[in-house]
Amino acid sequence: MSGIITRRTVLTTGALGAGLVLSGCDKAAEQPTLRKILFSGEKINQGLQRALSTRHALAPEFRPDQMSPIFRTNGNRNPNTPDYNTMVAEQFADWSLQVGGLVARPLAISLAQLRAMPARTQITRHDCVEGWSAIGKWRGPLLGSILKAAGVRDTARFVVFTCADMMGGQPYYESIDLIDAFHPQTILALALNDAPLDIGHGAPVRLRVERQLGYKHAKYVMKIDAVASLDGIGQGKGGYWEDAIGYDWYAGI
Ligand SMILES: Nc1nc2c(c(=O)[nH]1)N[C@H]1C(S)=C(S)[C@@H](COP(=O)(O)O)O[C@H]1N2
Ligand SMILES: [Mo]
Repeated sequence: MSGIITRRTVLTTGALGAGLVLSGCDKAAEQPTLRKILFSGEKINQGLQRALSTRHALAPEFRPDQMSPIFRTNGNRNPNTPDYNTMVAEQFADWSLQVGGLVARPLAISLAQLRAMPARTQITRHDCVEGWSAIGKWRGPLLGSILKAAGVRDTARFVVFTCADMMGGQPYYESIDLIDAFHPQTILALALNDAPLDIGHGAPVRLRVERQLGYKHAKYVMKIDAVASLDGIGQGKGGYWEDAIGYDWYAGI
């Protein structure tokens, strides 16, 4: 994004523009004076312009020869609940991804339907906060396409992922804002290194949100909800680790 941001630019960026202005972590955009500048059609200061465009920058992508020979697993490596074990035994034939919350059309998407969607392939580096990294090839549909199909309402600001595995008696959960949700590298990965996602890496589908640290990349995603606020979800900090031990909600790399 270069040049002058005008009211027109902000309005015509559509869903991304809405996320850009309304997203929770862009506190700057919520302040009345800055809001006025953003919507005034005048030149905005370069620092703010840079800060806003940074959120849309792409994460580095790598060559096949740079892929890690082994991509380790971390956190839960198998939800191992009766429900999940049944789904595995049935090869996820009855599984469906629930998409709901602040959407015009709640969806239940089967694995076959997800696999039939146009997919993006990306070789990226996963960085875990515990101090290890791995480069892997991920493939899956854009989260943004799914959200567009569901018709995210204007009042939504975040997307919450509810997972099949339990942590401290609750399903693992994570959330991202609409900027990251519609980022061109944010996918629901169905495959790692050209093989269907295995149980360790989040079968049947896991989030890849490449500008953020590992714990944001929810595995075993069962349900996606568009919400206006993170209040009342878990303990309100937007993710399992955020609630449990105070990890940052925005874990930008
Ligand atoms: N559902 C779920 N998602 C999760 C976790 C988890 O325990 N449960 N661990 C997170 C952490 S800390 C990391 S580093 C990555 C690890 O992904 P991997 O097992 O595919 O390497 O998954 C993240 N997503
Ligand atoms: Mo991690």
